[in-house]
Amino acid sequence: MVRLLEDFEAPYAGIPTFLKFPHVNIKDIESLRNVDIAILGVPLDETTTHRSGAKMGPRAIREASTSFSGYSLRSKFDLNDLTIIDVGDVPVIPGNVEKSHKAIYETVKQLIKKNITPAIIGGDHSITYPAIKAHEILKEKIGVIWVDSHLDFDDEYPPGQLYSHSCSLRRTSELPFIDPTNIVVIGYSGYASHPEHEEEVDEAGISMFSIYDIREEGLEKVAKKSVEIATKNTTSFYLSVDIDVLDPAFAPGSGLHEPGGLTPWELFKMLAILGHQRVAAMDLVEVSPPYDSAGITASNATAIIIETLAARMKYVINTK
Ligand SMILES: [Mn+2]
Repeated sequence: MVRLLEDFEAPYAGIPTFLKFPHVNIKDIESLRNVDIAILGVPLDETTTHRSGAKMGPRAIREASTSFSGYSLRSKFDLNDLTIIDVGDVPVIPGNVEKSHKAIYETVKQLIKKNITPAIIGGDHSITYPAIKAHEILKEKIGVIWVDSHLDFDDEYPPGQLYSHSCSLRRTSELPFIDPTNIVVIGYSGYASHPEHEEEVDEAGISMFSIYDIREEGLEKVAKKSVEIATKNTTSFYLSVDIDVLDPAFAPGSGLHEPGGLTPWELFKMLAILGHQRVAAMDLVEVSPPYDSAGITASNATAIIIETLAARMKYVINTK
């Protein structure tokens, strides 16, 4: 490939969209044709119950991404071979979770209607519920794979709060087009939980692979089983990745540390399977840049998004 000096831009120069893909205002997507993926930021952290800062996540991850080429050696797939746009951020309203969640719901719905795969950058984990709810326009059942060191299954946390990041999986499981038997949580480690949380998830019919299950059964086996669960009688699933599934050594900038988490290598290996052709949309949440060190968390977050999208698109193209 011949590269011309006049087309060169240093990684740290210019406007940092995700992987420097072109920015398109969400208002202008109507006229677009054949867009594969849209990067959408959700700078919202109003519902964090421990360490805040995830509203700075989208910007930090975009900036970190400028040092990446978009190629996944693992999947041997280059995201630059696709049509990917960065549609900027959801117009969130600071201090107003309800209106912000409504804005997430509407924006994601717009992308789904255009048949564009949303790749969403949070934000705290509360943003996943409205993003999944937007899939109701598909008018079919979808599965959910929730990669997280927490279960996010509180009914109300804090008391009276139904839509915080601690309740997002519970609210998701209540959606009429989601059968809890198509939901699977991967990476749960339990230090912030109580035994009744596990019982509640189990009683709801949701599958769970704890950090111990992953290490005992093996990464690939758990990932394959998870895809089977999420796709049983569904045509697609939503993949949500909470950065705190990584050990704090690899993700110091997260909303709540859980010691003993996955290494990036372990997670990427799983994502090569979880980034299945049936992924309807993905998100990466809970990166808190003020607590990050040397941009480690934002870099790992970027790699998570690249590995997932590269694996999925490789599947899609190979099965066309
Ligand atoms: Mn979470």
